[in-house]
Amino acid sequence: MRVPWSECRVVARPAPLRMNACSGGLLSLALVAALASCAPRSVDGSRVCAGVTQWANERGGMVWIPGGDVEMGGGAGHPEETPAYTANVEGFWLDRHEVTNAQFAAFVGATGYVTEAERQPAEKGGPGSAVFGASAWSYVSGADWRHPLGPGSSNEPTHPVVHVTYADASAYADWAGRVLPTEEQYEHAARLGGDVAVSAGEGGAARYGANTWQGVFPFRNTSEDGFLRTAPAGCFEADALGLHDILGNVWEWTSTPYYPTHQPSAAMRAQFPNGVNEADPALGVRAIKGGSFLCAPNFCARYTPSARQPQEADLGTSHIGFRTALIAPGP
Ligand SMILES: [Ca+2]
Repeated sequence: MRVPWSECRVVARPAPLRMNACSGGLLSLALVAALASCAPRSVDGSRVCAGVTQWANERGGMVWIPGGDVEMGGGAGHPEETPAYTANVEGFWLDRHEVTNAQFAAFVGATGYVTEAERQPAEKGGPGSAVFGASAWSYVSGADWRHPLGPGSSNEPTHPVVHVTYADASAYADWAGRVLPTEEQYEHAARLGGDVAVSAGEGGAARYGANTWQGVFPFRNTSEDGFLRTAPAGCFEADALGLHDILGNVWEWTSTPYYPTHQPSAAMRAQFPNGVNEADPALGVRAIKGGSFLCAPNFCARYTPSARQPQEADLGTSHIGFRTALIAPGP
């Protein structure tokens, strides 16, 4: 069964198998296993790969984001980023990097929380999640945050947690005494930090400030930036605010309901208060931000501050994670 897919992200739950719009090929588990070996390595010398920061107190590992006006949207002709508008964002704290598997494991260990991927009902495919394999998406039974590529795979403690749904990310944030950032907060922070995804380096060579896809998506990833899939949190150079991976690596959940324009009608908001999800209006769709390791220049190119995509609230994937925010006085 083919399902509607849009660029960069999974938007709907196919049954019984997830397919990718651009290839439709079935996922080879053997090939997935081969892709699991993605050792960190330095390519352009710009990355420190110093590991993740600690968060021993409520503001540990967080960066203060000064308040101010932010110009929302307006990116590169993408209709979902229009019309541009100005928002005012109060200062807030934001995680320096994406929540890692080690951090999520601490949450699970303390609370016994079971993620939605681990308890998906049969009518939604059963326990599992969406995995991007060789060149296509598929729903892999048994894929979850501990097994990002499916049964037999294991996660890396320093990598961002993936296969978490909106409820999972919200539960973690609540446990940590935080919240998920809004779309406006996220875009404000990303713009203040500078557009660091790809820039010109010495001799005109590309300099990668974020984990994206090099080569022709979805068939050939040259991994010129050093990473075929996720990279350890904090591995790429921090932006001007001290944030890592605010662009690239994994898309990140926000708390903002998604509409296909920045200016939805009152009727649309009333009909879909949790974002436009015609299949399940009550469940809704949230905006995800930042782009991921799957964003390539030829296809998605959403590794920009204004980039936004919808994501079904109860579906995690292998390229969506999150970070938390804290609404508290500044330093
Ligand atoms: Ca990459």
